[in-house]
Amino acid sequence: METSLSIHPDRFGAKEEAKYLTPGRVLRAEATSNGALMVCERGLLHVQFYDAFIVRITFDRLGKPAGSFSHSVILKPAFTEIQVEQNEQEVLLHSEHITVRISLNPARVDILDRSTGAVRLAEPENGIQFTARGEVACRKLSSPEERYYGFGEKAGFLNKRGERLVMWNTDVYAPHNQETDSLYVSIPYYLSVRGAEAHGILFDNTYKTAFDMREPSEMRFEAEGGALNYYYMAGPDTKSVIRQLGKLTGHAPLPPKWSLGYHQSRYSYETEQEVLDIANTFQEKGIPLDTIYLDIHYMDGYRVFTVDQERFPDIGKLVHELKERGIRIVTIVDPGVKADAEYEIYKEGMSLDLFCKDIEGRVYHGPVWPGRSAFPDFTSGRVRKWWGEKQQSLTDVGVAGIWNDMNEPSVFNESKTMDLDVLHDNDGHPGTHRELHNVYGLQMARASYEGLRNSLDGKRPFVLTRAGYAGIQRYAAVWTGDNRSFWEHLQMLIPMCLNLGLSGVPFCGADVGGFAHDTGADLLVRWTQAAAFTPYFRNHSEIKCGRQEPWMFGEETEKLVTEAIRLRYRWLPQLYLLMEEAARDGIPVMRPMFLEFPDDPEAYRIADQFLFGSNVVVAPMLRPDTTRRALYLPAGEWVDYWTQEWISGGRYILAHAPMDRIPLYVKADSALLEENVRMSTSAPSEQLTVHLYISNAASSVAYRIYEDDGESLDREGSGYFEAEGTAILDKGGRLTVEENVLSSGWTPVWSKRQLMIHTREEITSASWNGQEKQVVKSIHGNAIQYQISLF
Ligand code: MIG
Repeated sequence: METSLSIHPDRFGAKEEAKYLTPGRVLRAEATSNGALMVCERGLLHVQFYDAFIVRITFDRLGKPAGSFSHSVILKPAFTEIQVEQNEQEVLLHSEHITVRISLNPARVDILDRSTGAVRLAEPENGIQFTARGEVACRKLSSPEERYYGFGEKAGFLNKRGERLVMWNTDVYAPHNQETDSLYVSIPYYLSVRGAEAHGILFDNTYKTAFDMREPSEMRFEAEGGALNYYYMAGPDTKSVIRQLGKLTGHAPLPPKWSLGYHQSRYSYETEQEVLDIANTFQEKGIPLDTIYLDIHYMDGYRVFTVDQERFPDIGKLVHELKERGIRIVTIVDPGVKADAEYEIYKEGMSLDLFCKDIEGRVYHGPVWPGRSAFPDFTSGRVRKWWGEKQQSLTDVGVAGIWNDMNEPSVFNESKTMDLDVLHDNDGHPGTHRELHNVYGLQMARASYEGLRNSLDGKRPFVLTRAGYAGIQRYAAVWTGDNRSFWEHLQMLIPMCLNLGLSGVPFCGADVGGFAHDTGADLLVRWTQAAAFTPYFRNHSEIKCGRQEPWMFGEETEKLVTEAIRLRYRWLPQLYLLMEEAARDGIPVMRPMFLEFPDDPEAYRIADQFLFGSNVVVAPMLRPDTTRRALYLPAGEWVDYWTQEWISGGRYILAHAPMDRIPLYVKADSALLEENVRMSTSAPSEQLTVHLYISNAASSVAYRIYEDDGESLDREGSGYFEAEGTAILDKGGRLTVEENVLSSGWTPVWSKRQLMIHTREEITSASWNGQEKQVVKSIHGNAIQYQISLF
């Protein structure tokens, strides 16, 4: 614990200011095929358009163009038509949408709107800076009303204005809070929003970077080394920026459906019997469950890719038996390989030269779970291939997914990680750990993902990772690490997951119930309810705290937790639809209010509620012993999911949420998919319900359905089902629904389908694709709903 000694006056003497150098004048400018190269007095400034909205700007003090090798960016510059104008003072590069203006004396870069000429992003004097020691920085003008989001995985609130955030992948067991700066994942990216205008910056520099938003008039980003290398995404609105980021760093592939179910974990379920007991209890109690996790105790002395023969004498049988019962096993795999001359993986790693070494050629060893360990150099394709193939020892016994932990990498020493002068191969662009620390986890997740792709017979891999860098979504889901069973941490998961989603990582979640500290009955209930709407949904807790399976707090709590898990399964087709959208389009599942309501100034203030997709407001209960909360509904009408009451928005309302409810509101004239609750996604889905919330006669409601087999890698090959429908209610009470099948490559297994219409109007007759259908009216409290069976 720190004491007041930490702020002793003697510790705060005058600091030595780093002396910043600047590029100086532009001496010569040359047009290139997609931009321009500016030779400056001190270094080279390079502007490259990737398309008409995305431009890469680099400055390299060494006078050679910064290379295009990147861990995160997968987009290649497309031919982009650029018009170049030059006069004594400046060079102007116009794409169809934006203008990059380079002032020549001194060199400076501004970005303007092409059509209006309005400045979108300006640099102050000396915007580009570097030091003799190799640091680089970039300053941009800002204004107090500019809001900053993104930054990957950060604690604290949604808008990061006023903060300084450092990117350095760090294992933080201490409680995460507003002051916790670096966490496990580094995504040096931000989304800037001013009014309804947005742009993004991806600072693709893998060194320790920082973003400083403490000055009201300035945003500054800096790195300890490397080139100044960033991508400007022009938006002009928030969704466009997210799509542009998705083009640059890739999308999260559609995961296996089972990974969207409920997961139960514990550090650790230590024996075969304990795992079986957990599975049995879930099934006896009728609580849906898709996955159980094996944390570090399943291994033999924490040696990766081994199994403890005493605790798990027949893991293959266990996994197989559970699979038959619809439950999958995910195993943890850490990067550290135990130094043990009689251990196969270590021997291979040493003889094949796969571990990280220092410049003198000595393998780096550091202490982690297994004791003294070596660390594979995942930045090398050769090492990733080897490690990838090792997954087979787990997939051969039926393990369905891999959980990569400790891959910051975390080392039990003072610096918490590997020595900074350890070398990495970096696929032929060698560098030190100081340069490549932040991508170690990304490359480990990639090795796991690619290995699983090869060993799962065409099934979709599932990798869960703790550490990552921009682009991590291509390989893995991210959970937010060692949170605690605090109400504050339940609150914090909303902004954390929202900012991860805005940073390109839709598949994320936090340990349900909290990892460290003891959870309580109410906290577990409220947490499970909230997490039912986070894409990744796992209850996990640590070795020294109380257990927190759904039944640990008595019958009443068990019932409530079970109901929350059942709600998740009921909404699974809706979640799957949204995950499919994220995989295709990059727009996250959990969305901050402003993403869908950019013209509503109130929407930008909200960090304690979110949208599930475009049309459902989720307002979790975030305090102990509380059954009411304020929440904001944007303009328009909304329907209370539980009472089916119609509510007009554009205002704050006070929701009533007894312990069995999480406040949920569906936007009028939108749709929601539900299915029957299953014990796991392995059981067939029997009935699909399309809920239509119709505000008025004459309004129309569109819906979309997406389904596939939930596990095949190649959706195109194995096929999928996609349909779009429109429902129109006319003044005479007749409902006409037309549904178009866009893809019938796969035949859904539902034996029943129905429409459920929620409206205040009277419905007297209905047709579906021209067939007359029977309408069954029922009354629920004050609400009336109409059920229409399609088949
Ligand atoms: O804390 O493997 O964040 O989920 O249970 C030490 C044991 C290492 C940290 C992970 C946590 C996991 C635990 N690990």
